[in-house]
Amino acid sequence: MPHLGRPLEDYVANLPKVHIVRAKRREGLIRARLLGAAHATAPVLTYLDSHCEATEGWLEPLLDRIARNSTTVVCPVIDVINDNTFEYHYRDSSSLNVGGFDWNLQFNWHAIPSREKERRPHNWDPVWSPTMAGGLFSIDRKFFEKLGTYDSGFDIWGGENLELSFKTWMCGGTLEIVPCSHVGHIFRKRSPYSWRRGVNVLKKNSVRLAAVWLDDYAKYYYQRIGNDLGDYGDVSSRVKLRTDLGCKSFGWYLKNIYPELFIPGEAVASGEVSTMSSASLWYYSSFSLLHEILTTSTIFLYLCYVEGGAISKDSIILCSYIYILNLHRVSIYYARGA
Ligand SMILES: [Mn+2]
Repeated sequence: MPHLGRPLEDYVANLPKVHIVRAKRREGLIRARLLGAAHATAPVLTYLDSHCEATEGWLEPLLDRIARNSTTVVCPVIDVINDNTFEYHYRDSSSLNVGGFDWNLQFNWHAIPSREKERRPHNWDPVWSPTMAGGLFSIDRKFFEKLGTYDSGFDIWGGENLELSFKTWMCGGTLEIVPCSHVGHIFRKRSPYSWRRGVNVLKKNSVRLAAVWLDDYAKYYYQRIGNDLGDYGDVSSRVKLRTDLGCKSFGWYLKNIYPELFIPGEAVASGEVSTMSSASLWYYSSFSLLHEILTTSTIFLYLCYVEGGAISKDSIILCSYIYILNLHRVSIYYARGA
């Protein structure tokens, strides 16, 4: 994009504190962030996605938390900028969400749990968050380095936010969302990335993440990908890092930091369900099941992969994996093919 060339250089020339560091080739966000860290001189690193707009006074509340305790990793409240109109939608601090994840190792948002509401006397108090979305945070440089920054075996994008979240909590830190800090972010309707053919970057990153940090719980992610781990490279140096730092177990993290997460092993029944009828019917029936999940929380449904883990449109909608939490309250219904 031409405007990112000379016009950007000219613009930034008037901003004495701003420096542009250019990578020589496409590095992806993980290595690009490490490149930025190598050039930064301040004791605290702050990362914002390129499609962000900071509000007045956004930085001080973040730095304040790190000044009090350098093992605190902080995120601003992420306000939504409309991707068509660029209108800024301010989010009131009383309706904050915190970060979680599911067993596909995908980040998600959920409401502040009641135990956390009780821990914080005020709406403006920082909120403990099990995970971070990843694009907007501040971290003490020395603490980031102590945690081994990012896994350099991660490629391009994906999973790095969960890696940093897990090790922050498991290795002695705290991850917070600071209600007094607001930064707007453009949420796009689809991923803007182009991917190399034949390489599932996100899966490779997630397998590395699971292999290093999830202990026995890694099996729940492996089930989701049909136990086909692929070639995820060597993780021994990351395992050594975790051992050297004396980090706590993933079981500790789940029990103390994210007790809301459903653990598949605690379900009373589970299994694969697939349709004998047409794929389109199963598509609608999956929605019936999803509806059941949302309304009763007695069933969890995951899409599963068939035919050796091959991910295709058909295989996704032909097969699902369900967990049933309480047999007395279950009524599964789905459309049968004619
Ligand atoms: Mn972003």
